[in-house]
Amino acid sequence: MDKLQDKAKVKVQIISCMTVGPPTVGKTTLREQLLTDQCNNEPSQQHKRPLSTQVAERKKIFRLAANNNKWNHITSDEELTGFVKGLDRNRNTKFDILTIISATTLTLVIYSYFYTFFHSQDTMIVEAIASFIIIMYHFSPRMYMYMYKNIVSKSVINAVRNKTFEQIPPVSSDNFIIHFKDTGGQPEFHEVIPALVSQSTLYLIMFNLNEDLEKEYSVTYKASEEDTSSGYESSFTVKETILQILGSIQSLHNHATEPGITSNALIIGTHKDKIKGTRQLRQIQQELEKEIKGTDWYTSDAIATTPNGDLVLPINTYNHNDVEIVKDMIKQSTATRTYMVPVTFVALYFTIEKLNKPVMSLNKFKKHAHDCNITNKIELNRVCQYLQDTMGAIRYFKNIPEMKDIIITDPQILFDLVNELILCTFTFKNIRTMSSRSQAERFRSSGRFTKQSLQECDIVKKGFLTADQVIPILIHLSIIAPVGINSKGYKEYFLPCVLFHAPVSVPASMLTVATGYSPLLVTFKCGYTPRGVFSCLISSILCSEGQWVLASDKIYRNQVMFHLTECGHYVLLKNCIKYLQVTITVCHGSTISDVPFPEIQKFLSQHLSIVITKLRYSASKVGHSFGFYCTLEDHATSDPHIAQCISNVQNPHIKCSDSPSPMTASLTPEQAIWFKDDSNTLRTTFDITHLSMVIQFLNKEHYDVATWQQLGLALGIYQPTLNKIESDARGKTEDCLRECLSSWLRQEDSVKESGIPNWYTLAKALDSIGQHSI
Ligand SMILES: Nc1nc2c(ncn2[C@@H]2O[C@H](COP(=O)(O)OP(=O)(O)OP(=O)(O)O)[C@@H](O)[C@H]2O)c(=O)[nH]1
Ligand SMILES: [Mg+2]
Ligand SMILES: [Zn+2]
Repeated sequence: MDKLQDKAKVKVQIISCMTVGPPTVGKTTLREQLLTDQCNNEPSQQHKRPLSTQVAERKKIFRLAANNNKWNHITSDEELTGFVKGLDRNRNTKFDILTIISATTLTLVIYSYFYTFFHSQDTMIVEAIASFIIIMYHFSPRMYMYMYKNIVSKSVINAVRNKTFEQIPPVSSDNFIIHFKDTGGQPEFHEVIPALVSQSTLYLIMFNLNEDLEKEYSVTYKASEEDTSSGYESSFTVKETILQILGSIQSLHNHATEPGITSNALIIGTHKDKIKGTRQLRQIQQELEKEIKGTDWYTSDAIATTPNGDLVLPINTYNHNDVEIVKDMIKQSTATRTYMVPVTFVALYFTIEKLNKPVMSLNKFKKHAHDCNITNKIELNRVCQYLQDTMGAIRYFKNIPEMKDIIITDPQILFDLVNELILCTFTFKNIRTMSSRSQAERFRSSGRFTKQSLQECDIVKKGFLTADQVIPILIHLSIIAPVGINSKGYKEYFLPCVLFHAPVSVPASMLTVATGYSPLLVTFKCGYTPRGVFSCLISSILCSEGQWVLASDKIYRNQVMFHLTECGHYVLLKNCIKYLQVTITVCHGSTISDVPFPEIQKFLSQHLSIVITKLRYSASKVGHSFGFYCTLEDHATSDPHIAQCISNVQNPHIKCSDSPSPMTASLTPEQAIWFKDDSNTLRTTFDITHLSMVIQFLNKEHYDVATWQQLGLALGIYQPTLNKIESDARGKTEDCLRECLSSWLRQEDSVKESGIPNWYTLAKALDSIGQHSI
């Protein structure tokens, strides 16, 4: 039976697609246009500013037919029936599959085809025929009955009874289902989206061709028709935003185990009709292409190319032909995203979708899984991973005590929750979620709110989740952080992404070394601070309950001042989009020599690694490193640029690859101050003295100790060693874990080859055994 089940995989062609890009560029318009079929060459005569999209809208399901390029919006019932019909089509080619799925298939197929004869007046007859055929198939009838009972739920029977069912084309190799999510373009949304999206996605990156690439685009938010709130200037330019999004997408860790599923991107420039002449268009395309191809991550299959071979597709969103090209390109990028999935997984997916419940107890979920013939623990884990990381259909926070018995079966509620929180600051009028005006004002000016405010949020009011569950979820996702008690004695939480932004230019004073130290810069392999990393870093630091607390002033979305309570100094973190900048203000009465520079650097490094893993970025693709503003001779006069800090034991030095005269130099005392007692490597190597810190970290992350063997293997410890540890500790898992980590820290077995002990190798190992923080 198990063997048969192994073979019972079906081809699934369901793809998540998401629009991203600055506000009012035409993202929502494109989504609407994908559905219209008439030739409409006129931009609509809308004069008013359209309503803004929220953080992310509920997904819309599209069927994309191969033969006529028509996109249809379909309901989940239609998705299911189409899918089942698709299974039927595969009958001749895939007998293996058929033998297992036949019950489901035939039952529904019988419903559909025999429906016309019986007119479903008597479902009994149909059921009888179905059961008869099931038995005819002489396989375990019990399993069939499970599948049958499950898939043919009441709502499907109703759907089947509906005349439209007959017209639903099957989902088969020549058409796709696309789960389309439209997002809002406001930069504050962009900072939270990475934490909320768990599945691999095809991104449509959109921008307005008429906006200067070098201009800091203006941000508007219109919540309702009456809303007249004015816009503000974003802190980043159009070009930076596009490149940041691209770099982030390319750096996403791919959880999918099946080949062919990758996060990919399409770049679309809108408002082509407003552009004068093709010269301007060529210029924009060439400029972006040059930048993109100059990045470290660029490969020819990273971004879909247009029929002309360009990376940027210029469109007039209202032009039929242009929209057709978008459809073709989406189709082409999705063509490789076919993957084989056990039919039982798909059955569970549809069951969950059909139930249409936002949350479900773990026991209920297990019961449904059982009904779909998913019975053992390994399969259950796998199906959770599939539903979460591939389909984005569930979110299971198994590491949060308050959530370990609950599965979120509609992740949209998390988007809606965060949306509701953020909206308070955008639209003064929208204080619905805050119980009083003064609370709303405090939130708006300082990003702080209390549990009480969450109680006013929709999903809490509707009883899906309690505020006591929502808080740990948001903390776990590093979207918020606890920040102490307010004047009335209530616990307060901090949402960094909603604050005002500070200007990003580099003050000339930064380039001098008069202060006794050089500002430390953090760079990322993808060339930009990946989306979400800055806000989540702030939350992560604040959650660590260490000596880093928010200083009362100089707190912006892209610039946060921390106060180190033990030594009294201040650390200013600033997101300059291409890098982070760390500066220190010495506390009154102290001197620069009292500042624990190396500790600050290590502390930041640690939290960056944690956040990068949390946001599903691949440590190897994003990996941060340090640098300084280049002050090399002949270089200092040009634009401020970064010289990388190269760490190696014999000769730590900085390297500037800026043309025309790339050069290296040893660290100046002002630079070396950050690495004083850490001369061997910047990616601090752990030794046995780090044991308690590592264990503390795992505890904090609610690491599942039962998986210590897998962790050990992933870290490079051999099985015989693990066996010995287990017998020595007589199976006490806590002890086993401790011993296993000690072996790792002592670099036993093949640890050296697997990667010397540090945060990166630990994060990578946790990731590989599915213990990554969700
Ligand atoms: N002339 C012209 N107008 C366009 C084009 N594409 C979109 N528009 C208009 O641009 C405006 C922006 O539309 P939306 O689709 O709401 O923009 P959005 O990107 O969804 O904005 P947010 O949801 O706020 O992020 C609308 O008034 C559209 O009619 C285009 O190609 N040409
Ligand atoms: Mg929109
Ligand atoms: Zn230089």
